[in-house]
Amino acid sequence: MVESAFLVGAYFNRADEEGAASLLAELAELVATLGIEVAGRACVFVRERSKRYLTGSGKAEELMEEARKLGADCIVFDNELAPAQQRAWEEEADLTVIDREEVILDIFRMRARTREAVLQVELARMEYSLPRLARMWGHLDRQRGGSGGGKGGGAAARGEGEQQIEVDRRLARRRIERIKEELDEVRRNRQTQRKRRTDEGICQASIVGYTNAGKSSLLNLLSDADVLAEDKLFATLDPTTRRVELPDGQPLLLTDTVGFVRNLPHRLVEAFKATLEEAILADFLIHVLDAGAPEIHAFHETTLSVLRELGAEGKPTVTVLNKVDLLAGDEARLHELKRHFDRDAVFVSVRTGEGIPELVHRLSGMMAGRVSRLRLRLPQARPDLLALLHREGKIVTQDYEGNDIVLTAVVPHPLRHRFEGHLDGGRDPVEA
Ligand SMILES: Nc1nc2c(ncn2[C@@H]2O[C@H](COP(=O)(O)OP(=O)(O)O)[C@@H](O)[C@H]2O)c(=O)[nH]1
Ligand SMILES: [Mg+2]
Repeated sequence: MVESAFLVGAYFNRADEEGAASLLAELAELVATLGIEVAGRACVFVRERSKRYLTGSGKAEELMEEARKLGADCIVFDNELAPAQQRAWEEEADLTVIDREEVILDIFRMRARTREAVLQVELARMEYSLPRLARMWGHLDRQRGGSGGGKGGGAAARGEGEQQIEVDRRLARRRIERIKEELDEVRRNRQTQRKRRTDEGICQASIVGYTNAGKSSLLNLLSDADVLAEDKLFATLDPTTRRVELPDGQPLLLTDTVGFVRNLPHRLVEAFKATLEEAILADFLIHVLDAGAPEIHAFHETTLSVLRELGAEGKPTVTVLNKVDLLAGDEARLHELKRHFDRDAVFVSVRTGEGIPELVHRLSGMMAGRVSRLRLRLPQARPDLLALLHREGKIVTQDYEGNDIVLTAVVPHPLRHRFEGHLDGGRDPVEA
């Protein structure tokens, strides 16, 4: 298990330095998401790509030395490394060496919930691994060659490794075929699954946006007792979902989604979409953007276009520009953003709490129309209906008249039919 990573980002054009540094910062977030500590990082300018290490060999040695000095047990490249380059680094540094693609694959694997997402991620992983099988068996050959001693032992082990690679490649290709078949099958059943999901009573919102926008921070803040009470009694199977209660008493399920990343390797596009797909079946989306990011407009557009591709256009969305604290003193930029996003966006800072009450107000607004305020007369012999109100709705007033309980209650629309025979005096319900 890898615990501590040294990050390396190479750039090939002097003008790209700033971009490379900001990509490397994103990589640090991604690595931290995996629970791996970031021991250090280096952004290096490479004049000429070297075939062996990508960087020049002098630079490579320097970086390996630094990684070792910092106690890292792994080097993570922000750049795509050819399988042979990856092997060269590992042999020379005697550390695990991975690249951005592998980090993202691990995150997707962690976050895949549906069968389709799991399969898509596995498919991407197999395709990523196929040209790298030689690297794994290279380790084996080195170990055996070392312990066997003598030149002859090493050569024999190498032959064994090569045979094994052939076997593995065949197995991997067969596995890839099988995953593809299963994916076709799963996709055919997708429509029915979608339907079932939307029948549930409680309103659901998914938080989408780029990595580092502050999605997880926002989820934590919203479920903080001072903002919205988190319903701790509600057991979620999924650590990224919280059930909170809005000020008007309505429950809301909030789900953090896997973040968009910049320079997403092409091979991972389908896996990413599959991982996001289930989340966007929510009733509405909370699209979080980092107001301090120079690329904010590009991020906004990319997210919208992926959501469109996933069939989520027209889904009600609250756009949140987070980190406005970073714009303090930059009135011009703030003004420009306010004009661009107009009244569609809420400007907040999860760090300072600025704008959060307005956001909460907007969330309540998103749910209006999803509930009715009803006057009900329930016989005391129906404790099940009373329990349902407690669980899924909110009781505003409650009185006893003879053997009946007379209530005013907020009831989610999907549950309204359950109370049809119990409307009090046939009076028209007042829409909440
Ligand atoms: N300055 C500032 N930083 C923030 C704010 N909200 C979150 N962050 C920081 O931004 C980084 C990414 O936040 P995180 O919630 O992990 O983003 P996610 O990748 O979208 O889940 C973390 O270092 C947070 O501390 C904010 O309002 N202001
Ligand atoms: Mg996060």
